Amino acid sequence: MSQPTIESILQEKRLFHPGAEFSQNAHIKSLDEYKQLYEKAQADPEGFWAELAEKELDWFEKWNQVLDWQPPFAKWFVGGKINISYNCLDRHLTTPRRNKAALIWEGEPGDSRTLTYGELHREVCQMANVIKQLGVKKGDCVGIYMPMIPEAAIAMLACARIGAAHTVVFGGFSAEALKDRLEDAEAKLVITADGGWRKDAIVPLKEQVDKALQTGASSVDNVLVVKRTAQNIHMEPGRDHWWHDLQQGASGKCPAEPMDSEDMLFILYTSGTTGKPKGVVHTTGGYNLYSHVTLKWAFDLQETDIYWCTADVGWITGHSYIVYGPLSNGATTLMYEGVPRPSNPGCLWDVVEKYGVNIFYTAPTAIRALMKMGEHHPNARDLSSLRLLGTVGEPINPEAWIWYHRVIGGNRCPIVDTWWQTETGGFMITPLPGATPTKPGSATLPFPGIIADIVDAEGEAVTNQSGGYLVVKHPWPGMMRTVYKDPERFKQTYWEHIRPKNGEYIYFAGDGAHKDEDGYFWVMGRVDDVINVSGHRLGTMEIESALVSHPMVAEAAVVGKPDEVKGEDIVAFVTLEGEHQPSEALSKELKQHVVNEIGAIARPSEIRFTDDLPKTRSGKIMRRLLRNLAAGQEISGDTSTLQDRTVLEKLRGGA
Ligand code: 6R9
Repeated sequence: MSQPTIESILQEKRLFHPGAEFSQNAHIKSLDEYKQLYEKAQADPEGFWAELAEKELDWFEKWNQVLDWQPPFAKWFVGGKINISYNCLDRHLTTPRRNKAALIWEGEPGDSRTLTYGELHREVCQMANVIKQLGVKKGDCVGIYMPMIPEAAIAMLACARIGAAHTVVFGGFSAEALKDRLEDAEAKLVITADGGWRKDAIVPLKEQVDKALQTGASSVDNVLVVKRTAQNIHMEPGRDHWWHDLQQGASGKCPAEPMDSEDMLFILYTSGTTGKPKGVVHTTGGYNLYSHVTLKWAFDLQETDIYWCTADVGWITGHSYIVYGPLSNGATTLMYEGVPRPSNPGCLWDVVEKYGVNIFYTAPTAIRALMKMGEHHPNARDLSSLRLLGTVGEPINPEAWIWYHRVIGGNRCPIVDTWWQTETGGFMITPLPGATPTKPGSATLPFPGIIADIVDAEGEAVTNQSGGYLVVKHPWPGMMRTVYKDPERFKQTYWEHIRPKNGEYIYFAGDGAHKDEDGYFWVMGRVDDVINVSGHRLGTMEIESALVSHPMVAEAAVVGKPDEVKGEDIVAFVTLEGEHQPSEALSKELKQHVVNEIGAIARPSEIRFTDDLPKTRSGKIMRRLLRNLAAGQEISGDTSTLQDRTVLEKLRGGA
């Protein structure tokens, strides 16, 4: 009998069934249908994916081998020739989709643009011709450092079209972080903008590019600049070019380069807790298929849907589910430059109402922030067009799930909680909304073709309902292929933590989870964040959810603080809803609330009230920084992905 690796302590019993009408019209209509697909895929994964690849995508040449698996290195659709830009654009032009909105864009100041498939194709071809003219060749890498404007998607598709890999660097990253990524990727060209709008202020992107190139990234010969915010910027003669100048006279036709299925499509950097960011490599054919099929089934994408994912394109969610997945499906994808801000706290709901959004996909951090702002904002808008809501990025606290379901979804929209990672390319564990009954806080069941499990350190399945390591046991088409220029790091990071006795390679994602009696997966947080109290290993998610279920708490993060007797003490960082004020009495009440919800073992020894929590740009709470603070240590490790530096200073000051 193996020791439980993480203990599960919170019990959530609520169950939500798909509506009959929703199921009838859905791609996957019942739990039985899901089970059949799952079993079919499990029995013959290669046959399952090959059938879908044939049906869903256009290939210039068919593959001669579905999977070449040399653990832990996989190749999918070996020998196949394909171009994802062709699948996202050209193939729709000979259908009625030619004049359908491909991309609806809403700028923060209220300007907007809609591009049909025909128009998007033309602009992508123009940019492809321009970057060729700037010396970019098949196999080169291009850095993209953009605000959320259509040209960000256009740039990605233009690169893919000519066979150049892109590396999108989130527009909020510093010059230093940009430089590191451009250097590692050896980018030849940077595509950027003068600036972007964020909370009514200009983010000076071009200035950051100038700084990055002053201090390094000598592989960059040219910079292509899109005019967005129109402030004065420096243009380096010979190096910097305005897009609007070069666009004039660029041909709107550019054939899509037939790419090998395994040619690199993009590198996307993700930061671990320590060490330099990893360049996650995705290739063409498998990624195209995986982002396409997962979106179609899990979000039940229909021809007339207006689909909106609020992520930034600098995040994997933006790659797979703003750009490639939706366009490959011929859907209408909405892109929004803004975020809720004091001048317009209800802006998201204005956009839903204005365009009649049907599918809305966001992150728990955003949902918690929206809860804090109050339901009068969504209540004042017509949200009746919504038919499905998605969430990604962190475990969603049941309290936030219920709010999302009731206030935004009007108790009628299924909530699709998608567990996945930059490394996985697309959804891994997710409900299929017409089939899967949902439980608040659970990402439910694996996508067909994904053999996921919960295991101990030897790779043995954890069969009771305590927690363990969330792993994937068979390669899938959307998986990362390697760490750029560092296959050894790929192997060590993802495939060597858990070593089954039979020597098999299984993918370990870094998350702890448990399975309930229905086989549902409950992600309990990163195993790096697990807290060890008197020998009990507790995940962060459940204690935080207990805190968030208190009516005065908006958000919570718990970490361990070294303790001589217990091993670790639980310290909770808590932000309060609206007008509520911190007090000694409230601190006591919250500790008792956790005890009532999950038991004495999870009682925080300390509550620290704060206005804000340190988060990554994609909204994930950075618990390791809080761990440093709780222990009274200096902050260590990489902080380049931190959203707002002042949060740390405030926490230090207040602590
Ligand atoms: C897509 C994305 C990956 C990590 C992942 C996990 C957390 C994401 C989640 C979730 C619980 C969900 N995560 N979705 N945890 N439930 N639905 O977020 O990619 O930025 O690489 O982060 O995010 O910890 O391992 P990425």
